[in-house]
Amino acid sequence: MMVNRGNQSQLILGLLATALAGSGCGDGSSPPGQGNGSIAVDPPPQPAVDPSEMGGEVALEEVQIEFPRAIFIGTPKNNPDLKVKVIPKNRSPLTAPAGTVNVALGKAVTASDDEPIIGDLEQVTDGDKEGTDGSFVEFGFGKQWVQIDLGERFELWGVVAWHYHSSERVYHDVVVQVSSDADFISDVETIYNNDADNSSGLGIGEDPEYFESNLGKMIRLDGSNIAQFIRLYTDGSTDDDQNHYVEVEVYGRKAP
Ligand SMILES: [Ca+2]
Ligand SMILES: [Ca+2]
Repeated sequence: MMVNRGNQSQLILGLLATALAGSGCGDGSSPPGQGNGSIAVDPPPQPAVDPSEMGGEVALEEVQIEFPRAIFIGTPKNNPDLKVKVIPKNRSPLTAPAGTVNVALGKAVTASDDEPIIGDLEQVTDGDKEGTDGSFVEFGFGKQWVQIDLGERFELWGVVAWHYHSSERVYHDVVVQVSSDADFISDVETIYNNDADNSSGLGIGEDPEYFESNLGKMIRLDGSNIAQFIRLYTDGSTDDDQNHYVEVEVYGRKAP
């Protein structure tokens, strides 16, 4: 007999089998437990795949991230281009092995524009993520980057970046790279790139553009990137040609 795996069909078939068993019509091939009044049910859902079964070493758990207050509420209204993502409020959490923390907090920041128009470089990693005036750094026009020296090599599990979240804007050509080379000449790995036309010259990116929000842009990693430096590029936004950072968090643990 073909068994439909749908729960409802399963239930009906189970009831039918029970009734048939009672009338002596069983075909004798039913496994133990069927045909004597029990109703076959689907096996319980399996827990998330343990990475240890996939060649990994440890189980993953939710990383606790503090999000700043929302300054503007709701879905950006002007979104004629549906390819621009709105960060969902019910976004699934970042997961990482136990002991993974924000290894960028308080670390040294450098930038292509080392004399910001507003604010100081240290604000990129000072832990203040609020969207209000005084909590963001403004860099000059056009393509610019900021770089964080994590101080040593870390196994990376995620990045959360807040450029500016007090207006509904989209930054252009968001590219994020990690490296063991402070000059980003060798050993460079790109972990996010939405520069679809390669105007920044870092390669064609296929990642989506997105509206800034207090939830920040979360880049999920799997621990395979080992790096000491992270560099984040932008090239202005839909609001103006300057570049902004409220905070960048890098979630990692000591490299093996
Ligand atoms: Ca900050
Ligand atoms: Ca571009």
